[in-house]
Amino acid sequence: MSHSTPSVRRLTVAQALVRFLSAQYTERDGVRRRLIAGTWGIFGHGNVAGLGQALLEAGEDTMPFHQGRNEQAMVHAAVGYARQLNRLSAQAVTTSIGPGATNLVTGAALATINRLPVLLLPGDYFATRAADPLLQQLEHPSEADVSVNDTLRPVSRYFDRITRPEMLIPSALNAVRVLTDPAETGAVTLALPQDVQAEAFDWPEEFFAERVWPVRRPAPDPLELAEAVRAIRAAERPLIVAGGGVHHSEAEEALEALVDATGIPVASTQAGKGSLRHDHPADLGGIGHTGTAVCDDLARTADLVIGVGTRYSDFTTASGTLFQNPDVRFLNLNITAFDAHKLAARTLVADARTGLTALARELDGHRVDKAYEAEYRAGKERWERVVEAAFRADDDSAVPTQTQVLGALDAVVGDDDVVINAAGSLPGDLHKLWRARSPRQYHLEYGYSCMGYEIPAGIGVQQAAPGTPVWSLVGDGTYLMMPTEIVTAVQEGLPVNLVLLQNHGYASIGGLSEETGGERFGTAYRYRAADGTFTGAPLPVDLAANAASLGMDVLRAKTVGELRAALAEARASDRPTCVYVETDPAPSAPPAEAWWDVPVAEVASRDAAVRARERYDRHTAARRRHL
Ligand SMILES: Cc1ncc(C[n+]2csc(CCOP(=O)(O)OP(=O)(O)O)c2C)c(N)n1
Ligand SMILES: [Mg+2]
Repeated sequence: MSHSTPSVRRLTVAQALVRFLSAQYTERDGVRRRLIAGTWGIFGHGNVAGLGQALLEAGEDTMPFHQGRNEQAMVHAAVGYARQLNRLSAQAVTTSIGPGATNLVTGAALATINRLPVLLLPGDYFATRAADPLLQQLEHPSEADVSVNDTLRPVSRYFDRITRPEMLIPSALNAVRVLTDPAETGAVTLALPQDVQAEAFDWPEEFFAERVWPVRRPAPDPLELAEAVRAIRAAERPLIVAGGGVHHSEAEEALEALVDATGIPVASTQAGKGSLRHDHPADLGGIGHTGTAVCDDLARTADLVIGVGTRYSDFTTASGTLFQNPDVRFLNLNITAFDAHKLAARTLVADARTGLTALARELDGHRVDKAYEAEYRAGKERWERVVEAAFRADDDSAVPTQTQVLGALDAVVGDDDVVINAAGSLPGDLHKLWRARSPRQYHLEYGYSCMGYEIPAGIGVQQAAPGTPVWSLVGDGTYLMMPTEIVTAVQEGLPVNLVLLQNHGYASIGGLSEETGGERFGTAYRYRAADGTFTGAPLPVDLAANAASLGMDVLRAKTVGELRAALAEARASDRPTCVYVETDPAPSAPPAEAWWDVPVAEVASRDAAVRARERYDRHTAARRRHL
């Protein structure tokens, strides 16, 4: 008997990884896409000679390379990219060892919490330990195999350290399995000791063959489906809570078909907003602490809450105080059993689109009561007047309020423009007021609500959807946290629009501090006054000049009229453009319709905290446990 020698290819570990990644594809609904469409990188020792050399050798056609300025920001860009493409394509991020690697931690947590895929490739210390301790190495006196990259374990959905070349084969396959798994996906980390990256190995040729990973759409179990249908038919006041899973699954049309047939209204979380167009008669807007009056009133009286692709964060449930009907029950359609079981719900573990389609089929002929429909339609109309009042600006020469800025933006965007935001007072205003006109328009990162997501995410969205107008909305605090990737947008010629709202500090946290007895302590950007507090004059900081210095075109808008003109000019421009506006600090958004639990000091010597604690105790008394 003769054995043929399997064909092998001699490459370094880094070269093999790049070649392997370039051959992985996803497929869903007959559409095939590159899984890892490009690699972000910042080089230092730990990746410069390994992955850096491998990327150079592979070339742009095999693995496009993007140069970032900050490792966390590179992850934000990759997350924006993956979200825009409904998780069917992702990007990798390579870093040096030490600080380059640990700068990934925040981005990794953001990706994992939002269930968005990103492949992290931090360099690591020598596997051979030939040169320990090297520059930037943490020496752990009693655990020799610990490196700073271990900080990535709790924020990664898959983690491995490749200490021998052949380990790459099972690990790379597992990394791709997790990245393409709709229930498990998130940050995936392959830590790569720098000596191993450069080491050669004879790889079996099959490792580099093209592989297509189906992104599955599991169908509901017949028993669970029958129970779900029974529950919906029996409900008098059903309410759908649409979460991010509706978008990830591209289930918007299936949701609309179900809603059109049954008349069940839809409330949405930050991640789910845009599941229906804002002008659909059953779209009631946001739910929870930052929700609309009509949604929150319905949530208080609903007898069946149907969660679709939602994690039920504290903002959605008003920290456990929102769903007040004593007979309320939950039914959760979710691809992740972990989420489906929340709030002691009836479960429907399935892909959102498949599950909604099955429900529509089984509910044929069922429709909610006419009076219920009339009730929520009237509530929707009332809320529309609230939005109009918040957006309206009659005096063109006045300094705009924050909600008037949103109104001006609403007037200038097209249906497919993407509006990106993550933290500050804007997420609440947007959740209450924004009129989403297409499924991808409302891009709020509110799983991690990470200041600094907005600008790099704008780059990722434009890489995913070239030519789409993108608006990164940032407060002054957020801008100062991470303006770095402006340089990357300039370098890549991506016309990201930045709307920069100056209000001299943290309006959001200032307001929260006031409500919770903190008296706005440490939340304004002001000079230190004679008494040592930060209550002096605002700082003479020119953020518009800063954006210009990084290469953006900058338009300063002092009035409502100038703002309208600047937004239109920015949208028409093919260069990255910043619209800078100082806002009127008077609160302009409608007040919260539901609570959010931020614990207040139980004992305090200052009056503000004592009074805040009294309010706090009244709110906590309304908390319900759903069992
Ligand atoms: C990285 C990060 N650090 C801290 C926070 C907590 N935080 C939430 S909003 C906020 C202030 C945001 O200020 P700014 O961007 O100026 O928006 P404004 O509140 O003024 O609307 C802070 C510090 C956060 N969300 N993310
Ligand atoms: Mg601010």
